[in-house]
Amino acid sequence: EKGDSGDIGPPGPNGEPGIPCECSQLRKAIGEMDNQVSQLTAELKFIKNAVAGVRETDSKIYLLVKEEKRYADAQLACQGRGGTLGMPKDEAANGLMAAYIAQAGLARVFIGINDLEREGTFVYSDRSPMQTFSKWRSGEPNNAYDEEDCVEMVASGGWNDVACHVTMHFLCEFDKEHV
Ligand SMILES: [Ca+2]
Ligand SMILES: [Ca+2]
Repeated sequence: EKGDSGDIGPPGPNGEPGIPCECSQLRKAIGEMDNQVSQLTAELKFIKNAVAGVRETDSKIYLLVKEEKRYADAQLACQGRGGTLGMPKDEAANGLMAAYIAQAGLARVFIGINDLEREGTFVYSDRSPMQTFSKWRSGEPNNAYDEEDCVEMVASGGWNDVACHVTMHFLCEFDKEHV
């Protein structure tokens, strides 16, 4: 049989002194990196604002795509860029999207809400159900002509169900975590 383990031995001798810090060189390198980060941040801001014209929050980036597409093609176009059609799930997101549409001078865009699977049961394009928040215009959704299963947002921020086969501009949304 194995016996009990023995007492802990005495501490070992101290190690050799380390190499002195090359601090001035490190400081210089860090200073250069700081400059590069500032420059990249400025350039990224320019590209986001001036080139892409996106809007963002802490967690999301929104991109208005000025190409006229049917709902399904618009959703595919957003997915192809790594996102989804915009899903206004609260007042803040809805307001931001509406302001974006209005500032772009557009009247309406497709957003990521539909009742394609079950008439009258609207879901977001990530398949999550409608919660308490909604922004239907008065009299909507009305499923006009029995064919309105997709949703547009107008510049005032209101929602209206429309036919999925009409073509219009659309708004994509991206999670910053997955960009
Ligand atoms: Ca419908
Ligand atoms: Ca309608």
